[in-house]
Amino acid sequence: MSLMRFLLIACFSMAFFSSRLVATEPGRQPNVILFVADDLGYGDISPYGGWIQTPNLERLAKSGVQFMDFHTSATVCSPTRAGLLTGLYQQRLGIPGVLLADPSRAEHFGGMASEHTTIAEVFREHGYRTAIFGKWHLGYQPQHNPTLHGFDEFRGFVSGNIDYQSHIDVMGREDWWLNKQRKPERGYLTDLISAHAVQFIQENAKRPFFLYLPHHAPHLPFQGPGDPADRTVGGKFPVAGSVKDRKRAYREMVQSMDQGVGAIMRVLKKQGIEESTMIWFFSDNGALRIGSNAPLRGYKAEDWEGGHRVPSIFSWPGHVAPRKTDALTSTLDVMPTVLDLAGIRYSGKTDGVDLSQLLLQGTAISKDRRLFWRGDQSHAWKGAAMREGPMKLVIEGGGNSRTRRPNIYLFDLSRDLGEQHNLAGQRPAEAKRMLGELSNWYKQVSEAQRN
Ligand SMILES: [Ca+2]
Repeated sequence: MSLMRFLLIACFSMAFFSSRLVATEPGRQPNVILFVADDLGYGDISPYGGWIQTPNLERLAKSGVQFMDFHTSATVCSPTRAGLLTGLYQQRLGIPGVLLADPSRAEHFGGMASEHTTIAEVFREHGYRTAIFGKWHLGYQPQHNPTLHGFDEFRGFVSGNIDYQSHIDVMGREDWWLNKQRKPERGYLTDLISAHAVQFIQENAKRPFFLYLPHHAPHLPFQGPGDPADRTVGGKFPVAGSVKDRKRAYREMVQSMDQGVGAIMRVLKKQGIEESTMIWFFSDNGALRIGSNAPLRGYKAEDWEGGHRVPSIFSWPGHVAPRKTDALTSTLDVMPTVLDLAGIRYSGKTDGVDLSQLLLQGTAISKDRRLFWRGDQSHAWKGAAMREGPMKLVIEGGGNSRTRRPNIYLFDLSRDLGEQHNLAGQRPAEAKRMLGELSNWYKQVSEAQRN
């Protein structure tokens, strides 16, 4: 072999080898997409036997793990998002309740503080391209902007709810952003989120990415894709929208989101990255009365199961076998789980559980798992609750109006999923012990915030 021929072959082999390295990199660093629905209930979508046909979510559920006992760490928007993005109970972050759009309220000024590490920051440190398209709701001030908390790109809104057509918040302000600037964009909100997601995937298909898609649907105002805008800048408008048939609008809102899920599944396939991308879809709290939490009791902002047990579907084709799981799980688990599945060691504190072995092998999680909830006395959500195995303790918010003492309930969810039979009187020692644990937990997480 001539020297020239040898060099040519060597160069070709090296080029081939390095291109193989580039080509296999997404396999070693899988992409992560988190879909978060807003106020979507346990009984809303068809994979859970719900009333709205969502064929794409059905396909996702059939291809992956469907969680039947998955909970949000709060029963309202902001605190669940704070917990989700940090893997910490939101009380530790000083975000126990909703961050309000009204600047005359103290709750307007809180938000994600820089000392807390977000999941996006960890992915970005490990070479991921990161983006959020949709609802932030973790602070209105410049220092709370998502681009300062790990996201390379942000398109969306910072408040709790906007008009789906005009993108105006409840105070009558424009609320649609490109990174740190207000930048209006035309289009139906849900479709905009999906379109930006598809474009981002096309642009970043050859590198690892973390894509956070907090949808607005089906949170109020109730507006389907064909319904008109209600809100104008500085105007007066019905907060929940002017549509008469709200049930129809709600259904269309959920179905638009489902179509977006389908569009994203198609682009992943087209780009050949279906098996190197994990998708997790869940809601941020239970539905209002217009939706359905069936067969659960209660609604958003309540501590009954309907307030915090939500649909949750994880899919990673080729890695995770399809099945349903009854494991007691939480939005707090998302960060430790997806980081581990992406091969990233995270040494920061977490209140979540790494579910990677549950997803990959079906390994059971510890029976000692406990979950806690507590609202904020200044907000709509005032109660508290605790789960331990099948047992659920609920402290009704506000207490009994005559005695001012809280109403205490104990349920065995394995027999009484609808929380109808209070066992607190029959099993006072158990109720007392759980009450003590709930109180200790709260002391711990609220002290963490003060220090
Ligand atoms: Ca919500």
